[in-house]
Amino acid sequence: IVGGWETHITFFPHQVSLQLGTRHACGGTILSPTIILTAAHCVLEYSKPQYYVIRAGTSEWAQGGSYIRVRRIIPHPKFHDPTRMNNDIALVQLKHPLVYSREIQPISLVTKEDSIQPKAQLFVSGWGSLSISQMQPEKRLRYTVVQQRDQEQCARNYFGAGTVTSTMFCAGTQFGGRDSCQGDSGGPVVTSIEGRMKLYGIVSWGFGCANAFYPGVYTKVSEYGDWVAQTLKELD
Ligand code: 4AZ
Repeated sequence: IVGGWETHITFFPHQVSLQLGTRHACGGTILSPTIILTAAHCVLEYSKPQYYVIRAGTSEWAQGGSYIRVRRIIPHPKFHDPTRMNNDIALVQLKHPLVYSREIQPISLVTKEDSIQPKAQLFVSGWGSLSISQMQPEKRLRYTVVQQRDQEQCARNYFGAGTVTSTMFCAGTQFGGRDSCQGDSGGPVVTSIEGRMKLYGIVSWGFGCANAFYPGVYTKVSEYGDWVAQTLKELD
């Protein structure tokens, strides 16, 4: 997270760290006691579930909370189709259920029926780096506040550097300075809808971090309600 603040997991109890071995790799979001939502690009290099664990319920990715192995990974079947980062979404099934507490809570997805004000505050959180040149994740959870950017403008700016499709949205600030960054991928973007926090996006990609011309690009979760529901139904 660039241009943000340290926070406590009780403010983002839906946030988890997805780890490869004992290394923080990506963020993720709790949907139910055994289901985590993340980005497909986070789980595609090593799609073997036995390599992955999640840590939930702690502000520090390396310690505390609940440490749980992964049973199954289901990347969206059309990840990369028709553009490199399209459909960047995956479901992760855990071997053992999470126990809900003040530090561990699920969040519901924004649906197509929910209306988001164009200027709504979007909260993005994670252990990702403070700048593009930082290689290590942060020890403690951070968050920042961004706004959705104009879709056409964002797509034009990214022309030649990546394709912004209709199942993605861009978010940042007018002059840059606040953004998700490396290590935040797969993690949540939440917003308040009628007084309740819901998951609006998944940290997906961008050119650098916190550049006004190149805002962060996020998977638009409301486009995947049917895929999530169908996949969860097939899991049990
Ligand atoms: C990354 O490399 C990454 N500024 C994540 C988010 C953004 C850029 C890169 C958005 O994981």
